Amino acid sequence: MTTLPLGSPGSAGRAAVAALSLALCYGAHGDDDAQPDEITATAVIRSCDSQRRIGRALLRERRSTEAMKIVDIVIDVRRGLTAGKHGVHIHETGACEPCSAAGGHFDPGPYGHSNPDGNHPFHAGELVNLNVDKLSAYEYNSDGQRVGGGTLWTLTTRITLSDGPLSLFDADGSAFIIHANTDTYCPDGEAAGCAGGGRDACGVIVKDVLDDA
Ligand SMILES: [Cu+2]
Repeated sequence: MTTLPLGSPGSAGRAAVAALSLALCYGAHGDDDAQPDEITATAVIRSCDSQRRIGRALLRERRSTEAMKIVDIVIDVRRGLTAGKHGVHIHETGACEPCSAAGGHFDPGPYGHSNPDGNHPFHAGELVNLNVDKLSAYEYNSDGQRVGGGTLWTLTTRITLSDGPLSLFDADGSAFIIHANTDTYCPDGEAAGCAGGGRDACGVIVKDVLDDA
């Protein structure tokens, strides 16, 4: 008898994205009419090698009860990455072809420092690692390693989707980069590769534009 394995690629990810989609639809409505409308954005995650679509990301900006801007992020990758933890950051330019076009880290502060191996983990685009734990039964990369996907849930107050000095939607936009290796958070300061090394995947972040009622 053939059964689908628990944790087959993308199953948890689909649930995660579905849950956030519901939150995006219904999140701040109902309990507090004083809340400003939420702002949401999306990104299609594409392989740096092939530009094929391997996942997606959803972002939602909301306000804490103290009016702090919080951005919820879920990144759901379905295929193409090697097992283990991959560094994930928001990079400073909304371009992914090639992935180097995304530039350095998003770090717009007055002392901003976008060097990918510098000012780490202090830059504004810093996120937690994506753990790739759902490997395909049949897909391998060019090095013969099994590949698959995983889902990252996180939030940050280092960036905003709304206008302001931390907005991702500055003149040249912003993009996610998923790195080939783990982000060690560079405990010994600047060192080549400590922030995750090469670039495996990229996704330009696009603000959702809603039609008027
Ligand atoms: Cu990076």
